Amino acid sequence: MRPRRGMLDAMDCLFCKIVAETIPSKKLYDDADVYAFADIDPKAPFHALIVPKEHIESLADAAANHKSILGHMHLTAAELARTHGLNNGYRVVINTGADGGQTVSHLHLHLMGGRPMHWPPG
Ligand code: D5M
Repeated sequence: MRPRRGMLDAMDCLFCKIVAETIPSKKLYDDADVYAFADIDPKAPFHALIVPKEHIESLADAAANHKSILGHMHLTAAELARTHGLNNGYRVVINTGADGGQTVSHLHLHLMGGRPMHWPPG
């Protein structure tokens, strides 16, 4: 049996490989549904990526059945911010699609803190 398109995407996905720990990362959080790790190219003193273990390409590909995981990702961000002492505030960002600046096609939430953020972003 040939793998379905979605399975092919997941097999070729950098963040799926990080979740499966076949590519190393600095793990910050892990449970049944969500994985968080340090961004390899940090844009702030603290910069984590929070991803669903399920391969969802982007926020634009999320559906009604993803409500729970989307909430879980945000609550994980808030918990990581607490445990890493981001008491003065932080920023969460989901880059989506080409114009949104998304470079890795697996939904991920950026959590950045440890410095004042600027607005608007570039
Ligand atoms: O963000 C994609 C982010 O993924 C970007 O900030 C770099 C990060 N990245 C890329 N490869 C790795 C590895 N191997 N480990 C950790 N972080 C990584 P985007 O919103 O798609 O531009």
